Amino acid sequence: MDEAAELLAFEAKVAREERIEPKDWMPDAYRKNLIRQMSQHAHSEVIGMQPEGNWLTRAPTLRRKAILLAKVQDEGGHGLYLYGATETLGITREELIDALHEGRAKYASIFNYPSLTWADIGAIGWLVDGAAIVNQISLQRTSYGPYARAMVRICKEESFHQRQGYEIMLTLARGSAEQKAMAQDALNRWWWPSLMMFGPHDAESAHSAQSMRWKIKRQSNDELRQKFVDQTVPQADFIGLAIPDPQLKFNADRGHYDFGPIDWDEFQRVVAGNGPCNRERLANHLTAHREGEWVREAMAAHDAKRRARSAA
Ligand code: FAQ
Repeated sequence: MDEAAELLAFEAKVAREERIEPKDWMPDAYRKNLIRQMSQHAHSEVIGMQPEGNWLTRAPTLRRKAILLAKVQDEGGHGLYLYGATETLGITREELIDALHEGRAKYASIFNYPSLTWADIGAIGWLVDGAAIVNQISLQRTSYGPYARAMVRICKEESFHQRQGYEIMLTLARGSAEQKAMAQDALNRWWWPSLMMFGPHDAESAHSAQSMRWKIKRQSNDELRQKFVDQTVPQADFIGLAIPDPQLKFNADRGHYDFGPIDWDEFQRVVAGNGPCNRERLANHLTAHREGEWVREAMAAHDAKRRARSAA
């Protein structure tokens, strides 16, 4: 088949809702766009371990510590599935990590905000995992097979993460006046960055049109953001916390909550590397990567030895 025929066959397959698999022909732009989105997703999971890792040594009880430890490890695991799935597109993990370290690849802006109090751990689980899951449920139907399958497993774990965060917030909201104030303060700081996680408005989103055509994305940034707002507002009401948005109001005609404007200047600043913790996050990742060099070398040597033995 020539390239035009390959493209037609590929598009027909996508239209039939069949999955594209690693050995299938795919347009170069499809491959590149997936590598971009999936690797940035993987980087987000791994960098996302840092704000929560910050509280591992200060969790208020042994039970809370055990739960948080498991959650942070899950996020590392999500990064691994996603790096593995991205490698099926013909790029190595080393190349992906280099792109992160050299500032050529992004990660979710939200992880550049500090976790200042224990309530932030509740807010991250409730809001950040809550936003991630809305997006990822939609991605379970993405057209690229390995990405879709990784999402199924990740969603199951994220669902537990969201609940554990909400349970922390519920406990604090029903605690002393100081605990409730701490929960409210965390909600105030994490709300708007959570809305930014869904990316720019549809009209400003550079990749959306093509990604929707190829069913890489199944719902738009604004659709998913609205879904998140609609499901989160009643949860805040239930635990007696106030969403920090004076313009938030249920719109009976639309059947959705209207909400106030997002500060896109802040988003751009953070994405450009100038958020409160960007430098710290990347520096920590670089240090951990360098400190892990000997592990990678030892594993490569072990693998080479094993292969030489089985070839002999
Ligand atoms: N932060 O054209 P679009 C998690 C960039 S996982 C930074 O709309 P697209 C688990 C975008 O990359 C959270 N940059 O882009 C966890 C592009 O720049 P580029 C991560 C952003 O890809 C929880 C440019 O703006 N989830 O939280 C952001 O079509 C708790 C134009 O934007 C995923 O990655 C942002 N928020 O749509 C872990 C889900 N938004 O690449 C630990 C998969 C946009 O051209 C603790 N990804 N940009 O240089 C997606 O669904 C999509 O990539 C979107 C963006 C929706 C994020």
